[in-house]
Amino acid sequence: MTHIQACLFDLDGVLVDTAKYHYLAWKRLANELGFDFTEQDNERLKGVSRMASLDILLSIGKLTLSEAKKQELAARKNDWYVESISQMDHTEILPGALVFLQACRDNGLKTALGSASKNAMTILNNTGLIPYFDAIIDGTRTSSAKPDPEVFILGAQELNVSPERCVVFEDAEAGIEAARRACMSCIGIGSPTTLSQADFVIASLADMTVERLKQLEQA
Ligand code: B16
Ligand code: MG
Repeated sequence: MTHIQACLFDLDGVLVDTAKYHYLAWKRLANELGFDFTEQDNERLKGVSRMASLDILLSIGKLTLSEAKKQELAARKNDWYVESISQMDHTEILPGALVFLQACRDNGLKTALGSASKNAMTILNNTGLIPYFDAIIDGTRTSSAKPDPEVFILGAQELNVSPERCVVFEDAEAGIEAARRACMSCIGIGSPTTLSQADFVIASLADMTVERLKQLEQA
């Protein structure tokens, strides 16, 4: 990690905990299809696109469906999910996120969102996070989902910062792989066991400061 100029943030699991709403909606769909879907199963969906998530869910239920049926089920799940996130407000921002985003801006570090979600703008609007970003890249702006690096490469381009000067904050293995493939540094948010491919792992953004980032640059 050398001379970081920009921080790129994943959304779900890093800035807000929308994983619980994704889980409830996927579980409801699985139950309607006649099988159970556990919280442990849900771990496999983190950071993964909507259609790839549906494929994982259907493999758990041992179901093979037509493309048209899959589109219909994904839309149904998304309607339930959108209903949940429409109720969100700033109280659902995860601990430490706002303080660190503000500290980045106060210290001249550029900030970008790099999310797989096509619903990111709704979440950012409802939680009041939009003013904290110099660039916002979400699932509506990419053609390949994480672990493809596209979302982070676009973010760096929009910030006009070279990838080696970017650090990504990610909670999902697919996102960490995307950051590595984009030639960026990566700080994992969560468990060091699951996120072993990250350069460094912290429990939440409450454990991160600009000073600590500078220390990591020296390491
Ligand atoms: P949507 P992130 C990801 O967001 C979620 O982690 C993942 O569970 C979800 O399937 C994906 O967005 C797509 O979301 O259905 O709203 O387009 O972690 O990349 O911010
Ligand atoms: Mg995430």
